[in-house]
Amino acid sequence: EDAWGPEWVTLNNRCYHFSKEDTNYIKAIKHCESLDGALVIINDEAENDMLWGIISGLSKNRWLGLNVDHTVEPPTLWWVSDPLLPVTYTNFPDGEPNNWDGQNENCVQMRKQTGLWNDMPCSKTQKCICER
Ligand code: GN1
Ligand code: CA
Ligand code: CA
Repeated sequence: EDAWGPEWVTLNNRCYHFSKEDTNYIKAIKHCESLDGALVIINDEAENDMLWGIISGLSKNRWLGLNVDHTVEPPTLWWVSDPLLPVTYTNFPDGEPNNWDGQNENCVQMRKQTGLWNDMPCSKTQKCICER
């Protein structure tokens, strides 16, 4: 099996790709683009929980297509592939996004154990979810 395979799966009329390689955020964006997709936009709880159901059975937390700007209060959120789309649904636990230790936590992951979101440094590496 190709470790960086182009396969997509169709779920509720959307196509998703669950990457197999750990990369930083910029490379995750480029990986999705190379497959004619983009890092996932999670539009609602149904989509979140469906994706959590899948990644909970896979290895690793996953990059999402969401960024955080901590230079303003409260922090602003935007979807990387569609910055004008209002961020109406989020799934952060209490206390997140927290820019932990002032570490420039500008990129958002979904944690496989809980399906909850967390901001973390974009330089960290993990797998991602793409959508198209
Ligand atoms: C993680 O594991 P620790 O303490 O370094 C996380 C932060 C979270 C924090 C919540 C790189 O920090 O983003 O806010 O847990 N850092 C990473 O306790 O995942
Ligand atoms: Ca979506
Ligand atoms: Ca955090």
